[in-house]
Amino acid sequence: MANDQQRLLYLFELPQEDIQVPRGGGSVLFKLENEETPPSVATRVGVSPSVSLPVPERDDVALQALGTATSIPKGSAFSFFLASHRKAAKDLCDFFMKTSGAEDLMQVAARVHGKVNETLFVYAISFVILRKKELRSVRLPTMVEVFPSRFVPQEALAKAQLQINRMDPNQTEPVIIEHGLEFSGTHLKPEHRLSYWREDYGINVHHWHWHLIYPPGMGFDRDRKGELFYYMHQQVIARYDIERLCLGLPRVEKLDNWRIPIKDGYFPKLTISNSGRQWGSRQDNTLPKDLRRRELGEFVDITDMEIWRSRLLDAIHQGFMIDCNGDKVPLRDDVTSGKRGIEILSEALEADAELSVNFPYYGDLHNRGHDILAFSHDPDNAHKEEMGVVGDLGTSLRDPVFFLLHKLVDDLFQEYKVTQPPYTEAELFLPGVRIERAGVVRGNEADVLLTGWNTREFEASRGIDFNGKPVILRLTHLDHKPFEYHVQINNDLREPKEVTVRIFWAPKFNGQEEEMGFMEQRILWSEMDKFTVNLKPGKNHVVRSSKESSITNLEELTFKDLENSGPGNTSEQVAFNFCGCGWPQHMLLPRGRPEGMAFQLFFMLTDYAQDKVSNPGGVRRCANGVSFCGMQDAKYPDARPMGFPFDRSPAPLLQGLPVNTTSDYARLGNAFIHDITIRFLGEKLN
Ligand code: CUO
Repeated sequence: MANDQQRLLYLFELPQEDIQVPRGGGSVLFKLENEETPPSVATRVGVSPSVSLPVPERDDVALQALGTATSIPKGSAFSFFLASHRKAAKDLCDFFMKTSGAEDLMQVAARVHGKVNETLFVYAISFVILRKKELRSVRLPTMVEVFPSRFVPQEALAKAQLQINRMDPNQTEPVIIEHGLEFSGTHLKPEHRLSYWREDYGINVHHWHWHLIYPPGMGFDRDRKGELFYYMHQQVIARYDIERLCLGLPRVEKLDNWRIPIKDGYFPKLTISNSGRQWGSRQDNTLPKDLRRRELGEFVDITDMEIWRSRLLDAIHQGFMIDCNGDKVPLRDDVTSGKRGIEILSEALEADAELSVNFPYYGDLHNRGHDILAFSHDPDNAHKEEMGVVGDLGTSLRDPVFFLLHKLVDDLFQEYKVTQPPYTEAELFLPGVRIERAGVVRGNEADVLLTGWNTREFEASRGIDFNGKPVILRLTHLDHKPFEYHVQINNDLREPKEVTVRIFWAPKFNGQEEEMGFMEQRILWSEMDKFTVNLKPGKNHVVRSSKESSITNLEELTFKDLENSGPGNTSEQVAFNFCGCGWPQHMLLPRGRPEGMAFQLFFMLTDYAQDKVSNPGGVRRCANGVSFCGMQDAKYPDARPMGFPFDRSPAPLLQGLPVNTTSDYARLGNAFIHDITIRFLGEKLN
């Protein structure tokens, strides 16, 4: 008898194939009542399914019931940034949400499989599994195995197929596809030196998963959804800029002018959702144009983008937005009740048409920005070309233009943030506790961290049918040696004190090798960890592993991990990966430089009594990646504005002295700054 995980897991396998093609290496079979077995299955040899998933006829699964979900052609791209595709997703998610329990969802989804676009199908079942309370025990398999074609070039997949066609039919050894380091371009273009970072599987999966949890226009509002849109993307830009500094490249420039060509092109060499169809490519120096994709119902003028940006800037500088009734909605972050200004601004900027204070007026700057860029190579469908990767949640970080667009978005958020009053000394200071020493330790060595390359294997044959033969993807990625934070704290109070420990880091020097002032360094500070400690009176030595970071997800869950995680057999890794959201652990550190690169660690203790957020007991907790992903069915667990204390301009004076650099914050006993070095070894780590 199948359990809930098994019932739903195999809906993710082979998204492009008929649902009756055996899954799980031939061990699992969906059997659709009153449906012919497809010829490709009937002729398959050596298949002996041990798990049968019978699917009765369902009168409730009729094409009319799916609304616009069937409007996106199969095999083509699905973009959550397009309004028509969001509507299709909403229709399908609403339809799946009506099911009750894993068996019901499995039957309905198996009947819908093959009737709708593959990426949309995977999106919708993922969305529903994450939202239904009765499916809390079910985890999602990694997108790397569901859609391998989004991670490795078509050429490599075709080679593997060829190898299988020529191989002895009795051979059971898997075919291995190696990918990485070369990635999608040569170093003739400086931007390609960052390919290992932009094309990393983990950060792209994270981005897909994040938007799955916080979608706009899906008829629901999550606690601080808009603020998290700002913060998570701001942190991605900070990390990208840091990686650029490691390589001696300048910080990314915002897409300031839509009327001049985009310098860098992008040629993804990938195909869409295992369908064999190519993503669109953008030549160097492509001029963005008005979008006229009639077949998608998408029409956006460059002028619209300029007007929306200008209205958002007016709102930021005036300190209020105008709602649909013409009333003023103040934008302030220091509110005692209601939404913070950053939340209101973000919902209007992303935009969420349902949550924006005035969608017709403030428009849809960010989503439409993705659309214009994704179709810049064929804005009117004259060439019948598919969108570029920047139009898809699971591939958009690959294209350098993503960062130009998101730098523009972040620039607006920062423009707002600097209008907010700086934190006062009272807000920054925590009397009675003092950090005496703090740093990092790796093995026996203090304050020197090491990075290099590593590999991770996935089963490509879960997503693509290679005649039922196993094919492994071996992906190369950046990685680091694990380490620990050590913090020595004196609690001078006579009683225990619960504190939040906030850890950030940033490069010490800018591109000119000069030490950075507070404002220059401010938006580079990357959150590394945030956790609560109960300090006993007197001396405390806090040790925290890098693997426990508040931003990371431990590891991607593979089909095999999930097959081995039956009831009573839940591995620690599976239990921990509740939501699968989070920055990849292997990308926690920037690569640094071969000769070592100077970074600063910033520690701050704040009063947990003021930070804590009351959450109902027994909630579904996503312990991993909580700072970037929040917690499922619960409020965001930190009452302070996200990014505190670096989200605002510095306090002009602390303890009567001016603040010029972040080190000046360390005058407060509850803060500490410390220099460390990151060395890139350039070799495979053990
Ligand atoms: Cu995540 Cu634009 O929001 O890609």
